[in-house]
Amino acid sequence: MRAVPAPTPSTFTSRLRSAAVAARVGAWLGLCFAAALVTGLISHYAQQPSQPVPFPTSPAWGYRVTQWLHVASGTAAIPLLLVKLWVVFPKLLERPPRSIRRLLLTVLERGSISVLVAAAIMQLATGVLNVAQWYAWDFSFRRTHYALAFVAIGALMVHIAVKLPIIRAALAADVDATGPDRPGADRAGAVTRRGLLRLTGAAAGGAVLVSAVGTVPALGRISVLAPRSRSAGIPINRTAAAAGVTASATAGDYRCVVTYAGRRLAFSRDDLLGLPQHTHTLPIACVEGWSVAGSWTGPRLRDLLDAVGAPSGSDVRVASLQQHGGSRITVLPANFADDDRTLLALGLDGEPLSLDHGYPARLIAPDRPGALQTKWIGTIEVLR
Ligand SMILES: Nc1nc2c(c(=O)[nH]1)N[C@H]1C(S)=C(S)[C@@H](COP(=O)(O)O)O[C@H]1N2
Ligand SMILES: [Mo]
Repeated sequence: MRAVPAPTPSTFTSRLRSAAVAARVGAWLGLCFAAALVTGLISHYAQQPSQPVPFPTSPAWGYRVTQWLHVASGTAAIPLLLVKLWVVFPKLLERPPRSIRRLLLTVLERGSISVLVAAAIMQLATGVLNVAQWYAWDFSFRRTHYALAFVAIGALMVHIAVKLPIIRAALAADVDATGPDRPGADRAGAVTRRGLLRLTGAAAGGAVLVSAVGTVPALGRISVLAPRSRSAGIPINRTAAAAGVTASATAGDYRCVVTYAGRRLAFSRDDLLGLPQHTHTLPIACVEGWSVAGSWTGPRLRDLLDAVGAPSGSDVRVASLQQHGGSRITVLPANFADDDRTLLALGLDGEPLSLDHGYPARLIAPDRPGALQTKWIGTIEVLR
C-alpha cells in the first residue's frame, strides 16, 4: 500500500484561489457584515423596552427598510462567504512556522479566523432559520444573534487589521496579477478570476432576490423562505388558534379595558367602532424578513388615552388577550402612543379585521417592529 501524501497548499493549483479574489470577495463580505451590523443594531434598539432616545415614528416605513436591508445583506453574505472559504481553504493546510515568535503570531491569527468563521456561519445560519421561522433551538434567537454579532465583528476587525497589507496590495493590483499568489497556483481553468467574481456577485444578487420574494404579497405563494398563511394579503405570524385566544377574542362580553391612575374605561368593539375612525397605510415589518403594508382603520390610541384623561407624554402598556408566548405585551414609548397614526385597528383593507390578524382590535403604529404590533388587545394601561 502506498501512503496518500497529506494535502498541502500546493495540492490546490487553481489560480482562482488567490489573494486577488479573496480580497475582493472579502471586501463585499465586509460591506454586507457592516450593513447587517448597523441595521441589526437599529432593530435591536427599536425592540428595547426603554429607550434613552426614543426610536422615531417617522418615516413610517423606516424600520421596514432597515429590516429588509438587514435580511438582504445577510442573505447576500451566504454565497460570498462560501466562495471566500473555498478560495482561502488551502491556507488552512499551511505548515506552522518554526520560530516561536512567528508560531505565536500564526496561532493568534488562526485563532481569530476560526472565531470569525464560526461566528459568521452561526449568524448566517440562525438568520436563515429565523427567516424560515424554524426555531430548532432552545436559546433566545435575538439575544444570541445580538451577542454573536459583536464576536463576529470583533474577529473581523482583527482579521482585517492583520491582513491589511495583503488586502491593500491585492486590491491595488489587477485581478489577474500574480504577485501575491500562492506558489504553485497556476492552473488556468475554464473560469477566469473575473468570471468567478461575476458569478459570485450574481449568486449574491440572486440570493437577495429569493429573500425579497417573501416580502412581495403577490408572490407569497411561491416564496421559499416565507411559508406563512395569509389573509387579506398579509402573512399571519401566529394564528388565533395557536395563541389560544379564539374563545376570548370572539366572546360577546369582550372589552378593551383602558386604565390611567385609578380611572378605568371598558370598550366593547361597538364602542370602539363608535369613536372617530381613522385610516392609515402602515406596514407590518417582521424581523423574520417579510413586510407588507396594509390600510388599517380604527380609533386613534390617543383618543382612548384622552378618554381616561391621560396626559400626552405617557408611556403605554398594551397587553393581549393571549395568556402565553411572545409578543403578548408591549410598551409603547410616549412618542408612539401620541402619534396620530397609532391606531387600535378594527379593520384592514376595508374589511373587518380577521380573527388571525387580531380581531377584535390590534395595535398598529408607524415605524415599529412587527413583533410589537400586538394582536387581540385586552388591556391598555397608561404608565406615567
Ligand atoms: N398577541 C400577539 N400579537 C402579535 C403576535 C403574537 O404572537 N401575539 N405576533 C407579532 C408578530 S411577530 C408579528 S410580525 C405581527 C404579525 O401580524 P399579522 O399576523 O397580523 O401579520 O403580529 C405581532 N403581534
Ligand atoms: Mo414578527
